[in-house]
Amino acid sequence: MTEEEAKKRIEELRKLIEYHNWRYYVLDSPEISDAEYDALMRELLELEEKFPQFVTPDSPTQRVGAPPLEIFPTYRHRVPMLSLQNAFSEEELIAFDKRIKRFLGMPESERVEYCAELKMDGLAVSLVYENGVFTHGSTRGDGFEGEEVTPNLRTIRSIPLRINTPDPPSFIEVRGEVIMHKRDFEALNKQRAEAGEPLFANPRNAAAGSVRQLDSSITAQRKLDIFCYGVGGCEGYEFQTQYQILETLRDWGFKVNPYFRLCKGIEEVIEYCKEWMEKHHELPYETDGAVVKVNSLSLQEELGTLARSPRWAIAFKFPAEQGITQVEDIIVQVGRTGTLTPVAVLTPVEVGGVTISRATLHNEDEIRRLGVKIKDWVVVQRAGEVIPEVVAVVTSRRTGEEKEFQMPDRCPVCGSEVVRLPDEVAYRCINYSCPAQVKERIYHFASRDAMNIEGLGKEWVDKLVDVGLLKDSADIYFLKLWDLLKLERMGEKLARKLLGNIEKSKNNELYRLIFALGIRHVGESTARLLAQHFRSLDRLMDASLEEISQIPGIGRVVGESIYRFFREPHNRELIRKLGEAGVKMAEEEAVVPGEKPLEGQRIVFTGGLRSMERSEAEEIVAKLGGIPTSSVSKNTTLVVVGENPGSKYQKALELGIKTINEDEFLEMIRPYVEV
Ligand code: 1X8
Repeated sequence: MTEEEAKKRIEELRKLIEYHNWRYYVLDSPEISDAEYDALMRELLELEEKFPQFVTPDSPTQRVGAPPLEIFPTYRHRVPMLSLQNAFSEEELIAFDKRIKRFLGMPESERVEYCAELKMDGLAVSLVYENGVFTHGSTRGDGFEGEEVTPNLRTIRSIPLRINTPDPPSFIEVRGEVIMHKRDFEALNKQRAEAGEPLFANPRNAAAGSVRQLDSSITAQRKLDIFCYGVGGCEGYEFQTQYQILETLRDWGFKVNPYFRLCKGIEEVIEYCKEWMEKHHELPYETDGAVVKVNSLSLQEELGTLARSPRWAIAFKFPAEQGITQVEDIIVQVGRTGTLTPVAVLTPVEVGGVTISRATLHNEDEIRRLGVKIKDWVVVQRAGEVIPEVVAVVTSRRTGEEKEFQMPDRCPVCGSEVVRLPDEVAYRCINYSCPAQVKERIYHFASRDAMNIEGLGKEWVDKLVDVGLLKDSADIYFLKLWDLLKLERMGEKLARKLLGNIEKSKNNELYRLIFALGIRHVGESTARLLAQHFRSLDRLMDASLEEISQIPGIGRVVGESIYRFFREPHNRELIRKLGEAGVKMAEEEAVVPGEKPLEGQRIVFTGGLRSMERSEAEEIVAKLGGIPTSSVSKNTTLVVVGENPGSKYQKALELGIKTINEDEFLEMIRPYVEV
């Protein structure tokens, strides 16, 4: 391919990829399969690798993150990012409308046209496009100067790298809110909990924390989204109304929240606000109100701005998802690993349509930080679908009757000693046989993402542990029909069904079993890595700390936790029992020809092959269900090393990825293809 041809194809591919990005991330309506998308991306990556002179920052390949920064540069906004006045009631909206009319000298009887939009609860950002190309992205900061976070924002797929129009403005600041969807927020926190990392309090903090990362490759791993809603500075394009701004941004490829509405007069605005006050909980992301803007930009200009906020806009705040109630007691729950968690027992209170009677206090440090006592009145909050928490004490309501809470020095369930490990905030019950821990371990073992034993929920586990039929998870596989029939409210039909489900779980995929063991720091994704690498529990159990820790995506802390788990005699005994019960402990190695022996493998070729072209080899990999990949990352599972290998070989060694030579590759594929 000549340089000229390469340049042309690179351009074509970028347009195609950005188009499909837009279909997928902005419209949520993809036209092609992931595999087809990957193929386009792969082709572009390869061309850019061969012709590095054509790599530009607006290439879709550059969304992966850039080298870390020392500090954020500051960025001065061309037009300041102002804050909004707030309204908390219908009356305040009416007063806002009156002020506008008075200022404009309009009769009260006339109607102002407003654009009503949802107010996103995220991080405000400004995106600068010069001649249609995304060049600078920054946070709001103090409104005049923000932090430049361009590499981080580039990783957000719903931010266009180029404006999709033949004649873009020469300069424009697009304003929007970076958000994290509730679902992604919960998944992130779950992962952080498993890794022992501090949790984010809400999706807004998670979004802000993810954007304000000096290392943009961390941002790239977070699932972020954006809604654009305004324009700051602009040259080379004229807008007349806010409504037109939203429609134009949408046409240009920006993601705009679809629920904006043109309202004739404040009555229609009030209707919009009431409507969304009722149903905003149903959205998959958090909103904290509605923003009401005078639609006409010339009227906006006439109205001008107050000290820090425009006179032509107001935020109607939805009632907060908070409530005030009294702490009746503080109890302590014992988790799977013995962690003691203090929980406030509350006088039931309705918050955002849900009755709350308990709220987590996280740990002793948190109780001290809040200063909460038994009988205190407190503010409780529900953030998304997460567990309710106590966020503040209403000290003005204290009577002197309140009692300090003491963290117990004995486990409230089994009475064993409690310890606080030097590097942890939590206290732990150190009795491995503590019934609370036993129950939690078994709940986890049987749960949907682990062994997925349908019908074996908390209630039955509690009963089975209480009557002494279950002492550990392996005992599940030794349950007999007559054992189950001894339980109250367990009929024969239910018991047979449950035993069937237990039996079925013996053939689960290996990663489920690894996850089900409840090793600290090992979530589902780490369990998958371990299953893929070791392919049998025996091999994992006897692996050295070095071998475990060098698996890409695992690292030292998690590696040590895994290694230590398998040195514990009771854990080894549990695994022996599971094996004895007939639980499958290895992935079957044999593959049937014609199926997909390389499924799940991401394979990279480096250096020249003697027996075939690289493209042929990649085709074979794809045909056998593998994914040929052009660059080595921690997700690569295998690197085939040919003659005169390049830097990819070095990278593979650094990342500890398995490498094979050409002969080994041929041997691997020979059972399935003629070579
Ligand atoms: C902040 C926000 C605005 C909008 C949505 N979400 C926000 N967080 C909107 O205009 N639709 S406007 C705004 C501001 O001006 N400070």
